[in-house]
Amino acid sequence: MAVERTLSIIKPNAVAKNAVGAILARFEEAGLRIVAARMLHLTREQASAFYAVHQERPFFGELVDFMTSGPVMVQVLEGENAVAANREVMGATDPAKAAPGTIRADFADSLTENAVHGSDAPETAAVEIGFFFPEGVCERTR
Ligand code: RTP
Ligand code: MG
Repeated sequence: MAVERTLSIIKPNAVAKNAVGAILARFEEAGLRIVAARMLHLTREQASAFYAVHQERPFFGELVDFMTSGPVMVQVLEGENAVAANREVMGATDPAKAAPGTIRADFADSLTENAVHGSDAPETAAVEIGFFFPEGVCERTR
């Protein structure tokens, strides 16, 4: 299986509860390497553009309000099958349905405030990595 990269966001509710380190450790424990990272407070324009695929959904306004409510930590994760591996450690979108021991089971506050984002396919990962790291990401990381 090929080494892949995926885009991960620790959302404002998890940053606010001081869980950045605990969540980054979950990625490392799952065999994912952090190969780029930055903290920023998204503007409404950035959050709307990032989640443009959801702009017609009823929850879009609430999602943009939440994602701009405080700083986020954005990282690129690298590993075997990284897109799927990250979504497995994240758990289901709805924390009520997230498996025990997953990040969302342990750090989400609601369906909207669900602690983390992860790219849903290698193609979207490439676009999302470019969105947050337009200057590029290290080719070699070890
Ligand atoms: P994400 O994109 O953040 O990794 O989450 P996901 O793939 O598991 O879920 P997605 O369907 O892409 O939804 C994006 C984010 O929108 C919020 N959401 N709210 N209130 C609602 O019905 C609802 N549904 C989704 C969540 O923050 C979700 O992660
Ligand atoms: Mg999604």
